[in-house]
Amino acid sequence: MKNNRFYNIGQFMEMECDYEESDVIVFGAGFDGTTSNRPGTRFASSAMRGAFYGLETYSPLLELDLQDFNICDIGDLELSIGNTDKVLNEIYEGTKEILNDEKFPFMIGGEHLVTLPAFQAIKEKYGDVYVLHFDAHTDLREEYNNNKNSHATVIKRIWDITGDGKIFQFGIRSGTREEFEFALREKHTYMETHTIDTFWKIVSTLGGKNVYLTIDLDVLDPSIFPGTGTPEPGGITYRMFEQIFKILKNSNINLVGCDIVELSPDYDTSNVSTIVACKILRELSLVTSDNLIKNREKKEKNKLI
Ligand SMILES: [Mn+2]
Repeated sequence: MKNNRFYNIGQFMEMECDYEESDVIVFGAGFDGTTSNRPGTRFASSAMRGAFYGLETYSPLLELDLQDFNICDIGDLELSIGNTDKVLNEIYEGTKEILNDEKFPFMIGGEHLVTLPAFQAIKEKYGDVYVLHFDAHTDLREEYNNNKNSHATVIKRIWDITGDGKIFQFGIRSGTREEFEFALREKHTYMETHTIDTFWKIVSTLGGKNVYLTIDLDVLDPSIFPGTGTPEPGGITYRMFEQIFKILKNSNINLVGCDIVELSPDYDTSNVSTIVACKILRELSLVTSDNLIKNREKKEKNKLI
């Protein structure tokens, strides 16, 4: 592995393939420096690596097996915790290196702000990129705690880059009146509050488009996912996540990057939240691997024609 921005503290089971031969690259970005309520997401990736061994490699839902794909967990980014600007640049550079090697970055946060630099690198590489966003929170504040770059402003910062019509938000149930008006009345983003019922419809309109997927795990109801800094009652169930995975698997979108953020393992002493996060990681790494292979085959077919 030539990339020296990362250090390894064990690897996810069946994500131990050679870097050069892998399509999907999993890495941790354990930053929680702007967390407004309860910190602790910096511990997510290491807690998940420990819990992942409890899962099977086969997904009966997706009929796919981790053993059939080349996935490489390259460890956690070395981050200058305490210096937000520096951390953002380190995540940007780390993501860029993975993209320069023509690979798919799959990031585990960390707080939600880590999505911004990863998305910046993705946007620079692919140009036109749509964003599918799952969250309890709008994350559309202009600033928070006198800070423009915060886990409460991250989607607004991404909107600064994409403009209107590119961001699709699901499961949202907390934010200021201004944020909801920005999305629902002024329609700067598409937003479905509380539920995910229109997800399939949106995905069906994005066929052939480049799509970045960002999942704030607090979109789940705190009854199944208490291990997060800002839990918000009224969330979606894991069963709804199963629908999300199936819709993504059967879609014609072109996934270009993905992240799972905001697990704060120490707030759930039962460890169930960490296991839920692991299962979402397994299903999503299968969906993204499958999506990459299908799109590559499509491209090769088009070349032959
Ligand atoms: Mn959130």
